Amino acid sequence: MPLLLPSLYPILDASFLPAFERGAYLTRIVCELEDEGVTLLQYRNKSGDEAEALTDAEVMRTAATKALRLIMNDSPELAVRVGFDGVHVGQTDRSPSEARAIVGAERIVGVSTHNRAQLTAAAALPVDYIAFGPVFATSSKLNPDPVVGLDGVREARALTSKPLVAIGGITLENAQSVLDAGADSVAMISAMFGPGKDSAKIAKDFLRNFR
Ligand code: 3NM
Repeated sequence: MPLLLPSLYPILDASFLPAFERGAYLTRIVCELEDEGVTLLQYRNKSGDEAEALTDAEVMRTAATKALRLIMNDSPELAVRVGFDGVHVGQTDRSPSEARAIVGAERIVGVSTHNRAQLTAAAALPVDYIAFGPVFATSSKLNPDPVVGLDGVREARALTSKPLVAIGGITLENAQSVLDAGADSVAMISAMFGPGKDSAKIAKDFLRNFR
């Protein structure tokens, strides 16, 4: 059965987590997002610190109920180890087929794509959703691919019937245009978790408008 993607797919980037009382913050944010109706949340840690990622992920798993599906960025092994509900791989991580073999048939596997060729290739792979971007300019990714724009999202929509996640520079303000262009879901990092952001309020406002 195809995965039914929620309209909002927050990605909690570890670089935005506080150094002080990190576990308490993580627990609070997971519970608040779940209370606001978020049902899919990715944890992303590009620091290379595996122990940190493991600790954070365990806190998240303990805080979340099964109503909130947790996705681990990059590492299918860690996803299985901490009991996450799925894994998201990029073009340079393990391949989606390898990830699927590690996490099994029941967990979610998603893949990042950035152009027509990657998207078309991903459409034939054992993935539950395809992410496409960056839609707009982003500062959350090192060396981002060229911006695909709303036209890129429209083209992507025409190229695959798999669930489509748009990513890159998406905010509460421009989300409507991205969903109108055919994305099933919008992923957000800095617009939700950046400095000074009230993540729970943004989730609430988003889901009020776009559920
Ligand atoms: N992947 P923000 S863009 C993690 O193009 C990521 O695949 C992208 O962060 C891609 O919402 C991106 O802060 C960063 O722009 C998204």
